[in-house]
Amino acid sequence: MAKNEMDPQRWKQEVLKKYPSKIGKKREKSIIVHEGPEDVKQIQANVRTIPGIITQRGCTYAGCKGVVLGPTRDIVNLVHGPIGCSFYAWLTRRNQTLPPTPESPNFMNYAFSTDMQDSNIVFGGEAKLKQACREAFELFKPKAIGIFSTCPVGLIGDDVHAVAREMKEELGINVFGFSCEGYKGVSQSAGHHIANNALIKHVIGLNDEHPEGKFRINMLGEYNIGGDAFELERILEKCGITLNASFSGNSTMEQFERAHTADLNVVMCHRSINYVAEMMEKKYGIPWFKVNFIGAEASAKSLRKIAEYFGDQELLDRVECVIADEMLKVQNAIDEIHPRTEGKMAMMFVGGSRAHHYQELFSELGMRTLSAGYEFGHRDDYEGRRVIPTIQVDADSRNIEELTVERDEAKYRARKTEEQIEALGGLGFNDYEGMMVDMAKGTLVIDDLSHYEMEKLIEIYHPDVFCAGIKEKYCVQKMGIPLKQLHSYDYGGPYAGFEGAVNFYKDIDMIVNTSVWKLIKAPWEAEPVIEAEYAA
Ligand code: CFM
Repeated sequence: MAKNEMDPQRWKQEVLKKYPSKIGKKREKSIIVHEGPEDVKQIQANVRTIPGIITQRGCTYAGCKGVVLGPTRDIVNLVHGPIGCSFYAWLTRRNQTLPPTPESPNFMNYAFSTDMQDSNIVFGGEAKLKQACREAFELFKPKAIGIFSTCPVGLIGDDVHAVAREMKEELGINVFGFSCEGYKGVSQSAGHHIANNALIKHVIGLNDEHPEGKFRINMLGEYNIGGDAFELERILEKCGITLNASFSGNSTMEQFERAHTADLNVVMCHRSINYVAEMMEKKYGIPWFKVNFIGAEASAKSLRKIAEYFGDQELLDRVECVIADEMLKVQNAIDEIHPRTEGKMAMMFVGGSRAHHYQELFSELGMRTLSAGYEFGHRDDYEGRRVIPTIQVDADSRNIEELTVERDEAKYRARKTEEQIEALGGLGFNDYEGMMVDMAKGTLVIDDLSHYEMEKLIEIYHPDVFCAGIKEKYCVQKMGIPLKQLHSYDYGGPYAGFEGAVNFYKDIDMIVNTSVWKLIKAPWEAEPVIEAEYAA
């Protein structure tokens, strides 16, 4: 702990004191003073945000339509709902995509919506939904249409699944629906689960044709924010590893359909896609393990893991060559930038995976992460998957369908013998150790950070950079602290892989070493302010 830095335990008490006592008691369980990797404490996560608290979270529809299916270019993602739900889902995550030819289908730039009106809410919207499917088919001739339910759809009881079945029959293409109404879960996380279920039910396994390649993997939980997927495609290709399917950065329907043919599933973002990984293992026999391509060292480690899984000497050698080659650029950048970033402090509150992964990049810059947390991670994303059996299933989780899949005898293929899997146990099959094990003693781990807690972190600790999203950005910057968006990358990136790491070092160097933020004086710093307190 640096001099004059408030003890995190005291910070926690001060913050909790300000809440009404019932709320304080609830928040207490979501704020952990971390005792270090050997003593990972239980954290409260994936529970409802307390009404009145300003949360960073989004809705279930956002997790389903925006996150998991959003980056796919050739499915018409049709939103059944008022136009606002589409407007705010339109290109906001900067999913990039690269169709093989200019003529290849690419609907990424469109926003498809049924544009529900008052009369649809009163008399039902199914007829309008059917009409929209026909219209989309007529205009775009897509291979598939996905229908996404927004809040009013669930409230008035439109049956999107029945419409999907009818339209599938009528149009002769794959049409599937998602009951991903915004209120379905406590956050976007429920939407991931719903999306995963529908992909397994309606898409994965439909086509056995696949690209040739000795080492064919699926990349799960990589969404091509800022072009990350392009960088990973570049690296994999250089190593001679074939990307069979991506869920879902720069992906196509065809990739989803053939995903069951891969030799291995690697999982980047555990939170959003672990369900598909597990179900594909049961149904088709594809083993999975966690990787992380955020951070140069982490990328190297992940490539080595993949090579080790295949156990092919040529591949192992080639991967080492690629790492050595790529690391030259990375090391040059670190040598130059590290002296300027060393010792600086970062905080990050993002989603359900990046608040963990990006700590790697910061530590490569010699920066420490004093506080981190997810918006909607579950306990396993913090504490590791071993706690899953002890997680209490509450009514909100029960709301989401838990699919049970059976082995598909026709398409199941054991990729490795049991002995081989055992021998490769060090790769950590079916495991994710979570964020906390990688954090230092004395750090603050906070789930579903409230706006008030965010202000207190900044006020007390003055981080050199605060990482979050667009909703936080300008509030934080008005407090004189730079904010780096880790959702959209502030229109920069890619940050994944080796070239991505170099991009990130450069951007963070600029951010933490500019003096502009220190020159800002907010009006309330110059003038007296009136403060009020609740009497109750
Ligand atoms: Fe996974 Fe994501 Fe994330 Fe996520 Fe997201 Fe995202 Fe995120 Mo924004 S799937 S959990 S729901 S890595 S959109 S690409 S950046 S909150 S940390």
